[in-house]
Amino acid sequence: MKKLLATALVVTAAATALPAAAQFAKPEDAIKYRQAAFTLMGRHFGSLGAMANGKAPYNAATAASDADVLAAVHMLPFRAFGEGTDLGKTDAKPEIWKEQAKFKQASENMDGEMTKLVAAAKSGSLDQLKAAFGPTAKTCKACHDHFRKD
Ligand code: ASC
Repeated sequence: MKKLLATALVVTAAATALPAAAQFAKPEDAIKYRQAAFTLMGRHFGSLGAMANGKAPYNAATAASDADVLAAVHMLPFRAFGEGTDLGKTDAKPEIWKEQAKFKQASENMDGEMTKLVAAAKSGSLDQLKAAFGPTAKTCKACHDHFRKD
């Protein structure tokens, strides 16, 4: 129970600490922030993918730990695409700012699948992890294909 409460507090703090892009002092800070979050996502999503695809041995504790990180960070990048953060050292395409509703929808699609993946990764079942990984990866790719320079 204590642990649950601590988790709830951490999640609440993460969700309220940075409500708007305007809170970044410089556009460059927002760009770094979202890139850092994507780096963590890639690392831990990649770890789950390796297990799901048989490239690494399945380890339930590692999967659960990857899931914790993903749960905390997977929506953070989307606070950091504010106005003026389209220029500079970024692979973000102008479409993000031109098609904001579509970009938001893409983030929500990922959120939905990621939420299922997090549950699957914590279930202790490799089969569940395998089933949830592909659909989540598709939502990553769909967004990258349209909104990221490669
Ligand atoms: C990853 C990673 C991505 C996605 C994407 C899915 O592991 O870093 O960006 O998966 O390649 O297609």
